[in-house]
Formats: sequence, structure tokens, C-alpha cells
Amino acid sequence: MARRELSYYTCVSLAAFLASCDSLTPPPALSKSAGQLQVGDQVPRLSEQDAIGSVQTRVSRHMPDFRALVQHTSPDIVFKDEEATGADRVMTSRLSRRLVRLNRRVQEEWQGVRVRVTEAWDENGEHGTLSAHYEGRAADLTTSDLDPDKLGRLAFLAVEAGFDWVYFEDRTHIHVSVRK
Ligand SMILES: [Ca+2]
Ligand SMILES: [Zn+2]
Repeated sequence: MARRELSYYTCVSLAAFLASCDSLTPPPALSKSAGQLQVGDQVPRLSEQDAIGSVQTRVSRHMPDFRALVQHTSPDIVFKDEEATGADRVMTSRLSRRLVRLNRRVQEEWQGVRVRVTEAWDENGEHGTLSAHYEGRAADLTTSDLDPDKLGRLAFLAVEAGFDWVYFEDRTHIHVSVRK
């Protein structure tokens, strides 16, 4: 009898252990079957700093770091450029290459639709302290038709396009960023 009780308790505690292990296991970072992110999703599921490295500089036009940035001149991508300074086109070459890749996917996905950049390098300090935008390593994106219903899918395509961190920030845009 004592033996049976013991094995019963072993089973119960083992089951509890397995259940707790299971609940500690994070779900997959991205459900391929869903094919889109939800508002608030971050891929990979890390802090941005852990995913892309820390931001150290608030790059301004007179700094040597500025010369390392590129001007994205592709006519295939839409740049909001509401600042009328061209800053939305300024970014690292790594970010620029990922954008080209994403734009290709977007054009394959939706006839006549392209990527639209609303922010890239920020020289006006409009983002938080040490934002990746200050190093030209982040971009805020929508589709060119401004359709909010496409953002979840756009974020998924951005993950596939190889951005190092993708964040479906809110219903107006997604934020993507890259390592140095
Ligand atoms: Ca802008
Ligand atoms: Zn952003």
C-alpha cells in the first residue's frame, strides 16, 4: 500500500513537473502557418538591444559616422520625406539591402504595392533615447497604399527578408532594425 502511494505521488509530481516545464517553454517565435504578426509582436522575441546590439551614437551630419551611411535612391521604394531633408533615405547599407529584399517580396505579394518608408535615420531626436533610428539602423514602414490590414503580413515578410529585429509596433506602422 505504501509503495502504491509512493508511486502515485511520484506520478503526480512528475506530471506537475512536466506541466510546469511545458508552461515554461516559449511558443515558437513565429507561426509560419499564420503568415503574419500581430500588433505588439517582436521577432526574434528579444529586446531590440539584444537582437541588434546597443546604440551608441546619435549620428549627425558633421560626424564621420554619417559618411558611413548610404542614401537609398531606389525609385521602387516610396519615401515619405515629410521632413523634406532626405533623412528618410539615409541608412546603413545593411538596412538598405534588407529593404530592397522586402520591397521585392511586397511587389510579389500585392500587385502594384510597394514598401513605404516613413522614418529611417532620424536627425531630429524624435525617437527615444538611444533609438536605432539615430544610427540609421532602423526604419518605420507601411505599404504604399497605407492599408493598415497589410501591416501584419508586411511584418512577416520583413522577418523573411532578413531584418535582425521586426516589431509590429502599432496599427500605423511596423519598425524594423538591423545589426551594425
Ligand atoms: Ca520621416
Ligand atoms: Zn521606429
